[in-house]
Formats: sequence, structure tokens, C-alpha cells
Amino acid sequence: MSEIQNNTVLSGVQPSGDLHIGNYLGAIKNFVNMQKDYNCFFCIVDLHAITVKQDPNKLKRNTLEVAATYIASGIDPNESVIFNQSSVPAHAELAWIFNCVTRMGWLSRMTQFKDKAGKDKENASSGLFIYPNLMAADILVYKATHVPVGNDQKQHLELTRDIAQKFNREFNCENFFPIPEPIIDENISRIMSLKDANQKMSKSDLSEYSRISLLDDSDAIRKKIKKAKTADTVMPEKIEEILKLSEVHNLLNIYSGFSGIDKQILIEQYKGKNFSNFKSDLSDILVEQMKPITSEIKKLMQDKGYLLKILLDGQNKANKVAQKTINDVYDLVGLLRNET
Ligand code: AQP
Repeated sequence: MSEIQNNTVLSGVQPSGDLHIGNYLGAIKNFVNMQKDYNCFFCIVDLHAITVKQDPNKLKRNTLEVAATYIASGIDPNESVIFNQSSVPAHAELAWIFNCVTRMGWLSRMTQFKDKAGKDKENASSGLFIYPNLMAADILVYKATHVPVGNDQKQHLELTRDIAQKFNREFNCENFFPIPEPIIDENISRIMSLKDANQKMSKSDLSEYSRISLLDDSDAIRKKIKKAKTADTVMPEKIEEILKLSEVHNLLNIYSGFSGIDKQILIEQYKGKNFSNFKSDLSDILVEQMKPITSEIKKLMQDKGYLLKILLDGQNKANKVAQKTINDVYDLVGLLRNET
């Protein structure tokens, strides 16, 4: 059996639309920072994306766009493995094994299913319900020990830990799967919709004004921030009061996330003032920080051959590791394979 490496990272993003600053602050920025210290696998989770309806042509384009975004944001394909999930069959194979390990009750408690299925649960795909098992397979097929995710994925990661423990116990293979740790930037937590801070910023939100896309130009950024909801007051002096104004707190999180300036220092700077200066400075920061990333994504999207080559290279590297795990899993579970 293969040894557990204690420094492997796996994370991914769905190619379900244009990526936004929530995906960037909650996930991709962390990915970039981890490359030096960890053995990193960064996946484009296309099998997750199809748990809700996708346009096939857009899905292919979005897959390339996520690859371009990874690279444009600073993920180095020579240092990290970049690939799309469906090109490594062991993800789906291990997910099936986990479908047989996970209890229905565990899945029923997942709040993301409830959020995404909404009121029409009967009509949601069964894939959406068992999505957390595929996510567990994504992570454990590389025996990943650390998973950088946004705060919204914390519950799914806890389920991954439960699955790993149950598998190890049930098949008498203590330590076969590691119990992975989430890496969450608690200072940022969730980036919420610019229109309604009770909803998270999301690629699939019907309103463009709910999010800032990583492809937005400076005019679009300024317009969206100008229109973003704040409050009928001035900027409060205390964080406790700001926490009650969730839209303002969300903008403060975005400002702090992009500028690296502590929220307390920002509050000192803007307290007692109306929000127009704050919004104008926030727009400046966003435009300045996002411009190089946006133009690099657009440039990379012109070179499809290069992106496909990166994905093929990543797929070959990922397959080597994943295939070994799935062979061991089949053996542990008792699935007969002819040696070739
Ligand atoms: N609003 C957010 N704030 C912080 N982090 C976020 N993430 C997503 N939205 C936010 C983090 O981005 C990573 C990739 O997410 P995903 O694309 O796999 O799926 P998602 O969480 O379902 O993202 P979206 O944008 O809401 O997509 P749709 O609309 O297609 O469902 C994850 O690490 C996630 O935590």
C-alpha cells in the first residue's frame, strides 16, 4: 500500500461560468500561496459542474477558462498539477466506492444540496445529492492532507473526513486514507452577493450585478461597486456595528482581501464618512489588482493549443497517482482484477 504523504494539496473549481472574486479570494489566491510548500493538484471539476444543466460547448470553453485563470492568477504548471477531473477516471471510480460507504443520513444533512436544490428537491439530479462523495474521491484519490477551500465547503470537507475514517475502519486499513485538513482563510470567509448579502456570490446567479467577474473590465467593476448595496448610515466606528450591516461588511471583506489591509485599519480610515469615497477607493483597488489577471486570462484564451497541452500534461501526472490508489482500493474492497 502506498504511504501517506503529509503535504499533498488538492482543490478545484467548477467550470460552471465566469469565475468571480469570491472564487479568487476564497480559493485561487490560497492555491497560489501553497505551491511552494505543498505537492499541489489543482483540478477543474467538470464532473461536478454537470450536476446542474450545462451547455456542452460553454462547458468546454469554461474548462479552458478555469485553466487560464489558474495560470493567470499565478499557479505555475511546472510546479503544480493542473488538469480536468473527467480526464482522470479514478475520480469517478472512487466516488462509486464512496457511494457505497457514505450513509444517506450524512448526505441529507448537507446544506449546499438544500441551497442548490431549492424548493424543487424532487427535480434535482441525483448527482447533486451525491456530489460530496465525488468531492471526497477527488481529495482522497491523491491522499491529499490539506484542502484549501472557501468557508462554504467546510461541511463537505467534514464529510470527506468521515468517509476516510469509515473506509479505513471498515476495510481494516488504518491510515490508508489520511484525514484531510481544510485550509480556510477565516479573515475572508464567504464573499457574498453584491445585491443581497444573505446569498453567497455565485457564478450561476442570474444577475450580473450580484458578482464581479474576473473578466470584468474597469468600467464594469466601477459600475457594479457603485450599484452595490450599502446602508443608509455612515461607516460605523465599531466592527460589532458593521457586522449588523452585512452588505457593508461584505464590501469591507472584499477591500481587505484585495488590498491586504486589516479591516480595523480600513474602519479607522472611513468611519463617520458616507460610502462614496470608500466605494471609489475599493473600485480603484479592484481595478488595479484585477487588471493584470484579466488581461492574462484573455491572452491565454487566444492560445487554446497551449492550454490543452497543460491539461494533457497534468492529466498524465494525475493519472499516475490516482491509478495506484484505485488499484489498492479495489484490492481492499475485494473487486477482482486480472493482472496483466
Ligand atoms: N462566494 C464565495 N466566497 C468565497 N469562496 C467561494 N467559493 C465559491 N464561491 C465563493 C470557493 O471557490 C471554490 C470553487 O467553487 P466552485 O466553483 O467549485 O463551486 P461553488 O462554491 O458552487 O461556486 P459558485 O461560484 O457558487 O458556482 P456555482 O454558481 O456554479 O455553484 C471553492 O473552494 C469555493 O469554496
